[in-house]
Amino acid sequence: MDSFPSSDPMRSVTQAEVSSFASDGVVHLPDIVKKDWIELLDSSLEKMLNDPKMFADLTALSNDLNETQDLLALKENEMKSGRFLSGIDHWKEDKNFAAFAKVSPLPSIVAKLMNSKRVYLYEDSVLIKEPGTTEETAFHQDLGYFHLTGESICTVWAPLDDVDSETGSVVYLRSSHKNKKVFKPNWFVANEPLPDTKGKYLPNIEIDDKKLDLLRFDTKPGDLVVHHALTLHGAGANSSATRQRRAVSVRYCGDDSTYKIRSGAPKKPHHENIRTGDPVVDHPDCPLVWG
Ligand SMILES: O=C(O)CCC(=O)C(=O)O
Repeated sequence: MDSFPSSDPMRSVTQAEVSSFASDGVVHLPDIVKKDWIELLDSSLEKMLNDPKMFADLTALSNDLNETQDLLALKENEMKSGRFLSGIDHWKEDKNFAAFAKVSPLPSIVAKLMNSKRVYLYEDSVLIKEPGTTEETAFHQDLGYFHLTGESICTVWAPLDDVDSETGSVVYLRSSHKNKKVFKPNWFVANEPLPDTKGKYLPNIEIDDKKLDLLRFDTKPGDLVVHHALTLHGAGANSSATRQRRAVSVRYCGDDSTYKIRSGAPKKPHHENIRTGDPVVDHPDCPLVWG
C-alpha cells in the first residue's frame, strides 16, 4: 500500500481568504500544503519528462500559429529559447498525481473556498516554462474549455518552483468572474479562438497593462493560488536564463455543477455519453473527492 503525506492542510483557510476568493475571483494561499506533496509531484514529473508523449510543446504550436515570423528568426528563436510544455490528466496514469488531486489537502481547501459540500475532480494540467521561454500564456478563462456550468468551478494552481514576474507568474483580472460572460477558449499561446467554439471573443489583455486591476503573486512550493473558472488570467514568459517555472493545475467542480457540452472545446472519452443538463455525479473519470 502506498502511503502519502497527510490530507490536512498546514493551516486553515481564513475567513478573509474565503472573502477574497469570492470578491476577487482569485486568492493566494501561502504555506498551506506540505512540501512532501510537492516533492512527490516533482519526482513524477522528472520521470514524465523523459517521455515526449506526455506533453504538448506549446512553443511549437505558437510558432505554427504565428505566421508572420520568418523562417530564419524562427530557427534562431528555437535555438535560444526554452519550451512551454503542457500535459493533461496525469492523475489517470500516475499515483502521485492522483493522490495530490484526490487525497491531498486540495479537496478540503476547495470545498471551503467554494462553500460546497461536495467536490469532484475535473482534470489536472502541467504547465512548464523552461528557462528562456518566450511564450506568454494568452489571457483566457477556464470555463470555456470545460463541459460544465455552475457557480462552483475552480482551478488550483500549485507551483513546483519559486515563481515571480521574471519566470512567469500568473496574472488575474480582479473580479472578472463577476461579469458572468463565458468567452471563447483560445489556443493558450495566441488570442485566436479554438475553431467551432461559441461565446464572446476574449478581450485583448496585455500582461502589463497598468490601467487594469491585475493581480499577480510571488509564489513558492507549498503555496496555492485558487481562481474561479470565470476569472480572466494569463501568464508572462520565463525570461530567466537559469530558473525553470513548473506548475500543476488541478480543476474541480462542486455542488451546483451540471454538464454543458460546449462546441469546439476538447472532449474526453466519457463526455461522449453525457448530455447538457446532466448533473455531475461520482464517476471514475470525474470522481467525488470530497463530501
Ligand atoms: O501556468 C500558466 O501559464 C497558466 C495557468 C492557467 O492558465 C491555468 O492553470 O488555468
